[in-house]
Amino acid sequence: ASEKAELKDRIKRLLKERDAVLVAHYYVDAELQDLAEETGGCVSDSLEMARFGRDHPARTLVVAGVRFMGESAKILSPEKTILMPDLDATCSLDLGCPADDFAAFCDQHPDRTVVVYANTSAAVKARADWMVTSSIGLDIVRHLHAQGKKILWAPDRHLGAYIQKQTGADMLLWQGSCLVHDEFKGVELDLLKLEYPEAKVLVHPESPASVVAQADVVGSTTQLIDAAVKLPATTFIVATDNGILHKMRAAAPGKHFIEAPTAGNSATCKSCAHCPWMAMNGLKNLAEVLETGANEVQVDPEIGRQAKRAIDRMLDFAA
Ligand code: CIZ
Ligand code: SF4
Repeated sequence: ASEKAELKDRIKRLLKERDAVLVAHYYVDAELQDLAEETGGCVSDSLEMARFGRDHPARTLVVAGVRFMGESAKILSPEKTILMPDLDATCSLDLGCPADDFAAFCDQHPDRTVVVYANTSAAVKARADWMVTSSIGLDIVRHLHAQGKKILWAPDRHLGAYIQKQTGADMLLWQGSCLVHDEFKGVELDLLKLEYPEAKVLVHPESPASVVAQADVVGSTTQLIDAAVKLPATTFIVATDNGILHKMRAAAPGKHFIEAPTAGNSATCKSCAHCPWMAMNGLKNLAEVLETGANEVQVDPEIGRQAKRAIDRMLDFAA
């Protein structure tokens, strides 16, 4: 058998031996997504990964994604062992919002309700009143705005500006961004649409306003996959991490997906729209952590309890 096939067999055996289940994000390698599905785990967005892990009976969760996703899994399932193929897989939004600076910012604005995006550390979530994901952020901010609340939003400035525009809420924005989505270019997208006038444009709201403005659908990863299935179109231009195309093609067979342009020329920049930290997850390091039990995600229990309040608020709101 090939080296890959051997690795996959080893991973399947180790998952069983460890009473472990694999949860993978839409942005990791296609072979990890397939393996998660084949072995009874799940492939989804960050929220669903944590919820699936919490509700699954396995004692160990293996999170193929980035650090904040491993932390969220630990926060929701403190009694479980959470392993990650590489603990250095982080996120530019998380990196750009250090907990100390964030706490100081909150202290300067005690009159504001603190709403943070899922892509943050446990310590930042612990300082927040609410955690939201991109699928529900709009509804929660609309709800808070209707109650007359002023909001402090962190860390993604594009997502914050989009929600602000849609809801009219008073939002003070932390100035973070995602290094993948921040690269999508409005002018080049406009030109690409001239080439494919029949295409529908699907955009994740971590993208700049000039890109969001051209979207037929703005939404979270799960919402964009749903749109690809449901919209009566055959060609789509997609502005989010290109790891998602694997799932889109499987969910909407026969449809045609084109990556939105990044650094000026979509033909010469095939993999600009792929997160370098998501790419740190592979079959090899996955097999290794299952073998050794290394790379366990730890969250300070008190910080975890506080962060959980902000997450549970969102889960209760969604229920
Ligand atoms: O950009 C990301 O990292 C996303 C969309 C995460 C998520 O919520 O699934
Ligand atoms: Fe963070 Fe962007 Fe990577 Fe998502 S794609 S993990 S937001 S850097």
